[in-house]
Amino acid sequence: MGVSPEKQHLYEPITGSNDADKKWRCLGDPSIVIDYSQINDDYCDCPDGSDEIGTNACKFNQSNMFYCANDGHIPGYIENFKLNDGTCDYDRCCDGSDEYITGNCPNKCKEIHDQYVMYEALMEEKVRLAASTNTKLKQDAIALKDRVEAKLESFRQENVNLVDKLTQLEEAQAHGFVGTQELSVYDEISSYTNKVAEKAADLEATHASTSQRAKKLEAILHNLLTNYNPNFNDAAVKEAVNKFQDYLANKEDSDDVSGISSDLEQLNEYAKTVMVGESHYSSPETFDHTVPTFGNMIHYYITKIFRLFDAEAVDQLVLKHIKTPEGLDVEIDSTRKGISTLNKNIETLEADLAADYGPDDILRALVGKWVNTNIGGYEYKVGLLNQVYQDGNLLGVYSHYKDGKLYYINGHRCWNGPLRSAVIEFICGDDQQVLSIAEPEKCEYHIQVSSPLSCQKMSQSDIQKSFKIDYSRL
Ligand code: MAN
Repeated sequence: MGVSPEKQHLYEPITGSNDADKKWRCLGDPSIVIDYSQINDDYCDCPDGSDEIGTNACKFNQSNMFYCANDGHIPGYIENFKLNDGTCDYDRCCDGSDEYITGNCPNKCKEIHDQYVMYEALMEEKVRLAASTNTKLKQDAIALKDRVEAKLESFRQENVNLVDKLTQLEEAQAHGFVGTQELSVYDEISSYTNKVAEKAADLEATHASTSQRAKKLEAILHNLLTNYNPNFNDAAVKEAVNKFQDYLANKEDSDDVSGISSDLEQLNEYAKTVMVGESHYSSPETFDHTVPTFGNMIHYYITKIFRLFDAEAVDQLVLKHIKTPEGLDVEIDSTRKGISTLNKNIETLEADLAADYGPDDILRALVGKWVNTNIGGYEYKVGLLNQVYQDGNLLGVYSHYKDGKLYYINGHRCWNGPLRSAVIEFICGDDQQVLSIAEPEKCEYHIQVSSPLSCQKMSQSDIQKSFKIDYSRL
C-alpha cells in the first residue's frame, strides 16, 4: 500500500512461496533482509524508510512519499507524516486513501475531477485567448522599440550636426570671425536645394497632368457650346453653357511652372560661386520688414521651404552669420548645452534598448500601465516597470525582470528594518489586474498580477499545479 505502480516490482519478495518464508531486502541497503510481513507494519526496519512507505513509522524521506491512486482523477503523492492525521488532503489524495485508518475522508475523486475538467477547459481557453492578446502585445512592443530606435537615430544625427556646428563655431572663434570661412553657399545649401528640386519636379509633373485633364474637359464643353440646340429648353444644358461662357470670360493664363526645377538648378550653380562670407543673409524674422527685392524673395521662400525639411539646419545657416564675438560665445555655449542634453538623451535611450524587457521585448507594451487595488485596508498603486506604493509608502522602484518576475527595490525604509522591496509575479489570466498582495517577510511584498503574458507557459502540469479545489462544492 502507498506504492506507485512503477515501483510495485521493487516490493516483490526475494524468496519463499508461502507467506511465512517470504523475505525482502531494504531498497537503500540490500544487505538488510527482513520478513515480507515487516513491510508497512508500522515499525521502521530499513534506514531509508523504504519498508514503511504506507505508514509514518520512519523518518520522512522524499523518495518514499505515499502514493494515492485517485482512480478517475490524477494520481498524487503525500508526505507520510500527513497519513491518518484526520485531515482530508483532497488536493493530493482525492480518494481519501491517506486517511485509511481514520476513515475520515470519503472518496471525492469524481466531484474533484469534474471541477478539474472544467478548470482545464477554462485554462486552455484562456491560453488560446492569451495567444492572440500576446501577439497584439508583441506588435505593440515592436512598434515601441522601433520608435525608441528611430528617436535614438535622430538624436545621434542631431548630435553629429551639433558637434559639427560646434567645431565650426570654435574654429571661427579661434580665427576671430565666423564670416571669413571659405565655404560656398552651395556647400551649405545643396542638400536642401536638391530636395526642393525633387519636390519641384514632382509638382511640375502633377501640374502637367492636371492641365491635360482640364484641357480635355474644356474641349468637351467647347463642343457643347458650339453644337447645342438652343431651341431645346433644357435648363441644365443652358446653365452649363452660361457658366462655361463666364468661365471663358474670366479665365486667366495658367501659371507656367515648367521652369521651376531648371531655375533651381541655375540657383544652385550660382550658389557655387558665392562664398558664405559674402552673402547678405539676415535673420529670417527681419525678412518681413525688408524691402522685397528679388534676392530677398528668393531667400525668403527658400528659407521657408528649407524649414519644412529641417528647421535646425536653417538655424545653423542663419547662425553662420553671427558677426559679434559675444554672439559667438552665446552660440557656442548653447550648442555645448545642446550636445550635453542630447548625450544624456542618447544614453537614456541606449540603456532602454539594452534593458531586459523579457522574451520578444514584450514587457515594453506594459510600460506606463498602473494596476491599483485596495487590499487589507491599504490602497496599493502598482506601476508595471515603474513604482509600487502602499498608501503613501514607496514599496520599490522597478529594477529588473527575471524569470517572468518584475523586481522592485529601494522603497521607503521599514521601521527598524530594511528598505521595502516588492516582486510582481504574473499569473496567467485576463488583462493586468492585481490578484493578491502578501508580505511573506516584513516589508518584502509579493504581488500576483493576472496577465495573458504568462499563459503561453502553461503546460498540463502547470494547469494541474494551479488547480484549486472548490471545497464548497464537494
Ligand atoms: C506599515 C506597512 C506594513 C509593514 C509595516 C512595518 O504598516 O508598510 O506593510 O509591515 O509598516 O512597520
